[in-house]
Amino acid sequence: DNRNVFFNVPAKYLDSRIRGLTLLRPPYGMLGSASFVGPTQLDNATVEVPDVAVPDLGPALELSREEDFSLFFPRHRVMARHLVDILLSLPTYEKFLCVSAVIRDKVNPYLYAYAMSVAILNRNDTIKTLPNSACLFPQLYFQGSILAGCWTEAHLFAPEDREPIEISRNWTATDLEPEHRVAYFREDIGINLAHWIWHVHNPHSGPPSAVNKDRRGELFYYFHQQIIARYNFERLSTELSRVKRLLNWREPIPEAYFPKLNNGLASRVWPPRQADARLQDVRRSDAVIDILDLERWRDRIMEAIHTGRAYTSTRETVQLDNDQGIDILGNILESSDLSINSRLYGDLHNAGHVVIAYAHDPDFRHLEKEGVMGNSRTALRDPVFFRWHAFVQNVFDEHKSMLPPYTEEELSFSGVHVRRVEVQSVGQEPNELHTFWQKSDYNIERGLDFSSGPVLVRVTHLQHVPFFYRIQVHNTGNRARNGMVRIFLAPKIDERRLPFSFSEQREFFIELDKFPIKLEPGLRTIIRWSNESTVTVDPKHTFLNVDKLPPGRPDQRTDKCNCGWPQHMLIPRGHAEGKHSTLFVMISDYDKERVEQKVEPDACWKGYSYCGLLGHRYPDKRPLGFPLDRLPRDEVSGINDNIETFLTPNMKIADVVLRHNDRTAPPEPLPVR
Ligand code: CUO
Repeated sequence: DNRNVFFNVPAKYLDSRIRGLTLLRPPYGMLGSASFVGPTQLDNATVEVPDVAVPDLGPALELSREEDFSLFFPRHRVMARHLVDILLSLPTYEKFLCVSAVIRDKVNPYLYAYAMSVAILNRNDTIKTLPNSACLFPQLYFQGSILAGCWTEAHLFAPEDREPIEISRNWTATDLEPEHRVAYFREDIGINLAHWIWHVHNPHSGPPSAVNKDRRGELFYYFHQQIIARYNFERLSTELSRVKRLLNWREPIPEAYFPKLNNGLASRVWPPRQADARLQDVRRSDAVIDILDLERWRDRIMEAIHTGRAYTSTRETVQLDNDQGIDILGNILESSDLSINSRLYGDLHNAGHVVIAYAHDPDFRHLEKEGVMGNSRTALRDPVFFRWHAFVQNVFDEHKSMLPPYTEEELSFSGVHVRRVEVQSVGQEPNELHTFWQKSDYNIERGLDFSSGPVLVRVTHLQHVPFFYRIQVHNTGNRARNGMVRIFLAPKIDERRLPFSFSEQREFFIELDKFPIKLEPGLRTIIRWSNESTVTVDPKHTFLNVDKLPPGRPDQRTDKCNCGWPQHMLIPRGHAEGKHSTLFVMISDYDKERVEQKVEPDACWKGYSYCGLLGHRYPDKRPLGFPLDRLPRDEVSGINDNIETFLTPNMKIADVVLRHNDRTAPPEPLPVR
């Protein structure tokens, strides 16, 4: 059972007997290639380890237990690859469990958790569910002072007498800082978990079997494009302008960020970034990057985009100006192990994270660790994440603008007409979506090294009233058709309070759902509930403590899918007076789009839209973001540049109002299983 192989223990406690919990060390010093036999302890369970040849951990031992681990750093990628290779090569589940148990206390816990996560997702004998990272490593998600309170609760009170420790919504800044208006989005635990899990599902570096996922470069583009679109929707909901691209890397960065997170392992805080910090060349043991490197890579990538071709490391030419170009470009720009030429095009996006993360101490003279931008568990907290990724998005947009617009024929689905679309929130007027605040609890017991019994942290997050779509569709032919329903939402009004042109509004659409449907001849009304979305994960993966997950092998589990956008953040905040938005629904011809492959009934359709379908090809042949990913055809982008002109009969729009109520609802009881 993969629940028991994660544990986060400072090295100094490893041989201690504290509060009745014994953690046994393997009897050997360095493991080397010695074999290990005997009992070892995983949390409260003792695993009897048979005669297992313990692999040489090599580079994975270079990172001390007190340091951070992040795939943004090239040195850490080598360590992770080595450890993941070991974990994937073990021939049976039992050996995997035993070796995991034996090496757990040897390697850095963040590195261990990452390698185990990738192994669990890529082995075929494990449950494909990862434990909740916020419960395992609460120091990466909750402010340090809260953790001190949790220690007190755990040590002074019996489990039944403990109170939840509550975190206010305003714990990192005040409203003097305009950027703080969207802190509820940046610091949302579910969003930070979703980003981390996405990167574990789609690692940019590691063994080929883990990295070489269908359309992974394109998924990198699309997931982050959607994060920016969603962030901009929240900004427009809170009277902020759309995020500015971080274009000039030699000018000061006005946005400050003070994370107030502790690093639980090293007893240090995550460094802040003051307002107007300047990026500098980085000279540290784990990264050597010049700003000039970034500029050179950017210009080479832009040249490849504008000439429509890129060069491989063996000097062959690869065309970019086609549907596959975005996938190649995503791997180049991120960059991943799949980059066709990392010497020429570099490591632009990852290195940008590192340079920003080290702006406060680029040469390690102050012995300071990286800022939150240096870790994919914490990066979204910082406003500069979105400025950096708005730049990255802009590069991708440049590529998309080189592709011919979709023709009317490519957009149409002959014989299928969408007559009417609307949304209905429970107990509300039609075509209104309602948001409010809600409290929810995390049980961080497993992240507090020696606690027993639940210790709850209570957070306040955005929530929406459940709703459904009602889509009336007419199949005018005399045979059944297979359609793909694609649902998006965008703000109607820009920062100046003027209506968006379609050419501009197109970039603001957030995907809400995407699902296949059978259309018999005649009229049909499709009802689809908000919590069925293939963009989101089930809330229990966001809030539920891992200990509540039932044990079992894969065949006993149907709720394993935990990659996807958090359900509670599906709908942007909106405004007290109502934020006017455009709901866009298209039904396309699924017979032309379906990917022929064998998919098991329990495959992870929940959340596949942003994450990909784990263990399978992406099930929709269309470019991600279709049909809104390319510039509109000429007759749309001219004088009548509005969405009405874009529509073909298989599309329909509705005006939807997003209303925000400032009330806060109490926590919902955790599901009892
Ligand atoms: Cu997800 Cu920059 O890629 O953080």
